[in-house]
Amino acid sequence: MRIRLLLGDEALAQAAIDAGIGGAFSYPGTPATEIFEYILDGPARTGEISARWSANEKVAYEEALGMSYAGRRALVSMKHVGLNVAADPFVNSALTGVNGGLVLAVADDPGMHSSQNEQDSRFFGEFAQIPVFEPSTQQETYDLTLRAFDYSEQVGLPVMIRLVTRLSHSRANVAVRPPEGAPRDAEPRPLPNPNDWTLVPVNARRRFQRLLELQKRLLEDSQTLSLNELSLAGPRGVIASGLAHNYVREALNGGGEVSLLKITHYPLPTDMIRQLVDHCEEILVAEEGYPFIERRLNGLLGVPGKAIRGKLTGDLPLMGELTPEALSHALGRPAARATTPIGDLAARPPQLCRGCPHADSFKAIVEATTSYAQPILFSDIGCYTLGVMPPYRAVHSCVDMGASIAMAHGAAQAGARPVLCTIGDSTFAHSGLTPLIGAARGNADMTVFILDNSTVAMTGAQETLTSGERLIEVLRGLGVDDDHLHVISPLASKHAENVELIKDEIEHPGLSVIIASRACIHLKRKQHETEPAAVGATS
Ligand SMILES: Cc1ncc(C[n+]2csc(CCOP(=O)(O)OP(=O)(O)O)c2C)c(N)n1
Ligand code: SF4
Repeated sequence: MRIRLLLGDEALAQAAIDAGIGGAFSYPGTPATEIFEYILDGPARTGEISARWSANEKVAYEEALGMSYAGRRALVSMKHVGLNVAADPFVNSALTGVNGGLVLAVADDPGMHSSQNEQDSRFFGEFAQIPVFEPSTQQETYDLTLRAFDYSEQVGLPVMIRLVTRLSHSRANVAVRPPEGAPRDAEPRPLPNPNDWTLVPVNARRRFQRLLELQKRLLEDSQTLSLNELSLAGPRGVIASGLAHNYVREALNGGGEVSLLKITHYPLPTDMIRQLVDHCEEILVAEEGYPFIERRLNGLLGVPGKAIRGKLTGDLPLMGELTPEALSHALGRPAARATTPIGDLAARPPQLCRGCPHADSFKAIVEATTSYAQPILFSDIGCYTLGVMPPYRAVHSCVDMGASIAMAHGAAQAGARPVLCTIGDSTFAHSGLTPLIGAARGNADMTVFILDNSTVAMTGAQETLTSGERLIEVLRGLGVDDDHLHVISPLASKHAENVELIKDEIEHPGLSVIIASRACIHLKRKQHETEPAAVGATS
């Protein structure tokens, strides 16, 4: 065994490499980005494993599914809201099943450190009726991911690994398996029966029947594969899943005669839960995210004669992350450790970097729209969402990737005027292309700004798919009229001419698209740092 100091995300990626994946697929999103970047910076560099950012999570999932069909193992990773985008192929892949092992890594973000909501991906696992593994440590993340690939092939289903921010983004020593040759050099598995993967009703019914029949086995496995652990002691019980298990251990600190059921593997092990409930008078449920286990345990009417406590009873917070302190309090134990406040730091609202191209775009948009009583400025997700802050206040909405264009189209159809929207180049490739086709077809009375800074800045400057000349070609292909398709340089020196052009396009009673093209200054710095030293340079 080798010992490596790894983030939870990296432990997952290393296990996927060691499990012999043929490819990794992803679209950036905090806190999952580092899973893919670890592979990109590692075996993808030598071409051992294929890894290229996908246009969005749905595409990433489908690409992974295609690799699985072709008989190779595949990893697909994304943040929790990415799974909303990938939900269609994800749910249907439970019917097609898999050929090469397929593991979906989803990182949830309780506390919304960098997300627009804090949904819980375990619901998606249950909805699709597939197995879900939920590790509590970096070591478990590594071990469970290795197992997940084998298990996926054994049951013929995708397996979800659910992480949360604090596990994804903290480091610990991880014992990793010694390299055992290169399993990816082996022959791929033979192709599956195409009828199983062609979900026309006659096949889909048969495949759904298979999925339903598999549920019995999945339940038995969650009780017998030893990933879930039950230890019976005193009459007070705890059910703890994933990261919350660490907080419980820290709170108990070896003391307290508590009966404990650790959940790592779903579907929930009903027999183990029954044993715990029969044994205990009172049960505290500790889980990150929604009260997924607690709600199932209580059902509609509760468990007669037993006190079930958790998020629904207010013993633990319903919103945000759990903490060791919250668990200590709920367990009636002394605080696990004193948290020392850092001091009275002044609040520092996030803001665009100095010299950011988006700042000049917003300045021009604000000035061009001041004469209108009620301009509507839809926006999207990216660094430019910070245009919501003063002095710009030029963002009136941010809902989901690509929503700006579709919402602008809806508002234009309501007769509102002027309607403008701002969207980044990566968000445009992710989910802006499709709504723009409709807006172009209907020549909707709206002005779209594509803020092309040549990168996916918000998540750490990853590669973007539609930028520069390629973006212009794509826009023409979507049906945008050349007379109302413009490229501007968002620069202080061009401010006056940019304002005039924007005013003209607002007055045009149809669709206009303005590309504000200037590279993110952070990207430029990053490129400068990674540029190879000039030939002949000495150091
Ligand atoms: C469905 C979904 N996937 C991923 C993310 C994470 N994310 C937020 S903004 C963004 C892309 C931003 O890039 P771009 O649109 O080019 O704007 P920039 O940050 O470069 O200004 C990503 C990947 C998300 N919020 N939602
Ligand atoms: S990282 Fe780039 S795009 Fe984001 S605020 Fe800074 S300069 Fe602007």
